[in-house]
Amino acid sequence: ESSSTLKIAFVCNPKMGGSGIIATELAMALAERGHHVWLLAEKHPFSWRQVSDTLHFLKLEVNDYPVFESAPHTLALAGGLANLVEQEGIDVVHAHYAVPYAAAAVFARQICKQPFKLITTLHGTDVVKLADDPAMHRVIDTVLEQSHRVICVSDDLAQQTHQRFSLKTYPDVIANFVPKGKVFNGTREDARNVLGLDQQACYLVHASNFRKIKRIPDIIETFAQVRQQKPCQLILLGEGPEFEPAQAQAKQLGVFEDIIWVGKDPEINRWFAAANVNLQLSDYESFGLTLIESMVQGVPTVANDVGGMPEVVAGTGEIVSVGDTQAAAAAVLTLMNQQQAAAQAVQQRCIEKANNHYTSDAVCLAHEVIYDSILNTL
Ligand code: GMT
Repeated sequence: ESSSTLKIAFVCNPKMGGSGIIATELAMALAERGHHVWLLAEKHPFSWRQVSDTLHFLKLEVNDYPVFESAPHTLALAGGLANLVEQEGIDVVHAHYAVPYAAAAVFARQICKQPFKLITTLHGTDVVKLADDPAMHRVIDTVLEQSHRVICVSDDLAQQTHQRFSLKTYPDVIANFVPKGKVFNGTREDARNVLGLDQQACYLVHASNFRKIKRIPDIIETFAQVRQQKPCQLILLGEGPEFEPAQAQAKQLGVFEDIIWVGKDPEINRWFAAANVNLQLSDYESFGLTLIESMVQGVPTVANDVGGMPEVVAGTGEIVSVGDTQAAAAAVLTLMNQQQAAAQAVQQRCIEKANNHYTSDAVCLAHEVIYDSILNTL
């Protein structure tokens, strides 16, 4: 068990997306455990809730002086962090993403009158996408070298990071988690009642920010193939650039009317609770937050063989190759057509794995151990 109460400052991307959600939920959960937590960002993150008196939001002011082509956001972050550390006596700065958040924290250390420890959590695209840019590679390499600890959200990301950068020590791995308050407490029947869905129907679900990396055309194509074999519907959660093209593709394939186009809904878990199978066919996912959001509701996922998805899904769903929509459709049909006993066994395995590995208590404790250990090291 961790002992002391700490003062921790979080910097993260406040836009809707996995890294911002995880950073914000972690900040809130740590504050609920008694730590004093500040979150510095240009706006309140999507999932922010004022859960405790020890949780503080600090608005980042970026001076948009017109002489510049773009506002100096990273420098504003660095200066804001240095002020915060000096004013509040922050022990640990926890940055989510190497660029620009941990990079800003590294510069904050140069200008701050008071020393602080820096933890950097990597969420994937900084390592596997940004690092292909030689200029960014240099920056990330330095940031990781200057961090007291580097945390990755999956074993796969830890390996990728180790291969691509010159780390002092191998990264720690701390998975994503589903906050207690987000879990839908009820059966599939309850969720369908709440949402006005058909109790007898079969539902697939997909949730994302509809970016190219999510391979939305494969989701629609897979669904169309499943639909040819079995009456079912697809629930689509989230919004983004690929949303409209998906509607056009669905019309072309004749499945538009079989899709429930939900868009943004903060209460995502009731949709997972109502579904039979979750689909996540991304080009890459360091972890894949939706895999555990569905898992905790007892719903298996069909996912691609990339990034952290195979280790997250292991024992609770099916893995297929990227772009193989036939295999994805076959895997969905296998899960949907299982006998009741087999389906219940999968449901049970999902709930057990989620409760054993992906809870806020487990994840907070793992962070407290790391915070304590760096604070007790010179
Ligand atoms: O990919 C997204 O939808 C958003 C992205 C982000 O930057 O917020 O999510 C990343 O971080 C999440 C939290 O650790 C992971 O669950 C996602 O897998 C990861 N996305 C990618 O690796 C593409």
